[in-house]
Amino acid sequence: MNSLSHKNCLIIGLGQTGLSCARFLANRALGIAIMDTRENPPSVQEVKNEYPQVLIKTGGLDQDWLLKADLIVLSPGIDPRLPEIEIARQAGIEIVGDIELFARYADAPVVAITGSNGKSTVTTLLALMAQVSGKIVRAGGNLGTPALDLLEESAPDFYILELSSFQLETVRSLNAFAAVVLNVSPDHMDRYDSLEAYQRAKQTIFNGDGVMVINQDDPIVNDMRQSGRNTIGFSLKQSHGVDFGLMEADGQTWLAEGEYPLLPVEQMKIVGSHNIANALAALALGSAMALPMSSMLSALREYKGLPHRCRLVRQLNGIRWFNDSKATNVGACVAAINGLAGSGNIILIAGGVGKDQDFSELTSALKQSVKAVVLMGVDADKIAKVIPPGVEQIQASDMADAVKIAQSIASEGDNVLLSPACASFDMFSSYADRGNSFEQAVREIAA
Ligand code: UMA
Ligand code: ADP
Repeated sequence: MNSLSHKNCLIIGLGQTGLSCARFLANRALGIAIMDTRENPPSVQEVKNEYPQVLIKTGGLDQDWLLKADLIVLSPGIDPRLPEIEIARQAGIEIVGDIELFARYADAPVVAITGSNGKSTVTTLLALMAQVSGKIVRAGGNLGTPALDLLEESAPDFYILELSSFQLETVRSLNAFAAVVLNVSPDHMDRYDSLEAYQRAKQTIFNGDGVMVINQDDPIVNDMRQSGRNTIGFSLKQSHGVDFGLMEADGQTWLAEGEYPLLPVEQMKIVGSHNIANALAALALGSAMALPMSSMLSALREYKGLPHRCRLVRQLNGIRWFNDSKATNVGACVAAINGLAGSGNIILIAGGVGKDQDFSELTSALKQSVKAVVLMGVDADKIAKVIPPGVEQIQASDMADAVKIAQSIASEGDNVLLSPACASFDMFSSYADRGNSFEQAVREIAA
């Protein structure tokens, strides 16, 4: 299976992925060099300490280095359309990413998860289902632990990988045992020429002959079906003829397998219709892995969700404060608004780096149950343009200010929701930093 025979490997990017690639390749005695366009990339010191012989160039891409490589390993944050990379590609140099290396070396079946939203939720939920079933699994990828770091121990029963469209761009050999595209809505439009290009990257996850898990409610995903492939469908809308869906029984809504009720939705700790879809996707993947249903359902009852995803931070004077900082695109923000709809007015805190998204999809969700939008960040103006008449809009200078403004206009029964629909890098180091800053400001509100 080990198919690397390259002598000169050039890693581009010295973040988490670059470091994991350096360790992986250096441990296999391959010659490596590393470049990063940043002056001070995050992992430079670790590599210098661990591998003093490795050549490192920072502050730009050197075309000569690129053309002397036998293999170029791109980090996901690097756009493969960069002219220097394009010249190397045209010179016939092989270009891969860490997931391609992982796919060539993986020694256990891989379950792969992508989608515009819900990846981390489904990945961690499925990992819990597998653990409760007594399986040894290793989960990572875009979620946090770089995929190659998962390979350094003895083989598990399954690898469970969260994969981003960036990571999928450079994959050819992945033949996932089971894979899902949870949904496709616009994201990272600063990186792709069109939604079709983004969607093509996501679709790569279905290469090979493994089980395809299909969201029947998403027309783009539904179109990815391939005849002759083993397919498991899930849907929130259809109750008949769908493998995993919903049904009504005893006055409650149940997760169902075909016509067979599995678990009342109310028994799950994660809330919102998007999380019901995530639960169905995890059940579908788990059934492909032959996990016992009783273990999967007990994991579903136990799973509390991840921080920064629609989490209730505080309830004070009848006002509920929710941190959904991980909503870095319009689709996620709409899902959070819809998830809270019907349980009081919403004051939305939104804004940040818009990644060239079209925000107009927000308008109808805002009309339904949002009474005010508190705006912040570089692309606040773009969101302001899609706020419908009748919904108040107020500009905030920073997170503490946004929380103060929200507090001043919230009344009993309202929900204050941080769900920015944007990336965080204009004001914070990450979505987690943004969410922590929100939670701190909320905790500081005097009771
Ligand atoms: N960068 C440069 N020059 C370089 C290399 C990178 O400017 O030469 C910039 C990139 O444009 C990006 C940042 O540095 O803004 C980080 O890029 P990277 O490729 O070094 O990132 P890593 O530290 O390796 O982290 C990556 C994923 N990051 C991205 O894809 C941007 C992490 O996902 C992932 O957890 C990690 O690999 C391990 O697999 C984060 C993410 O934001 C959570 N992902 C995006 C998302 O979820 O929307 C795709
Ligand atoms: P990802 O890893 O794809 O970013 P997460 O599970 O971390 O997904 O959730 C990110 C955000 O997307 C959350 O803030 C949540 O509100 C929203 N979300 C989660 N699942 C879905 C879904 N199935 N459809 C739409 N939005 C979702």
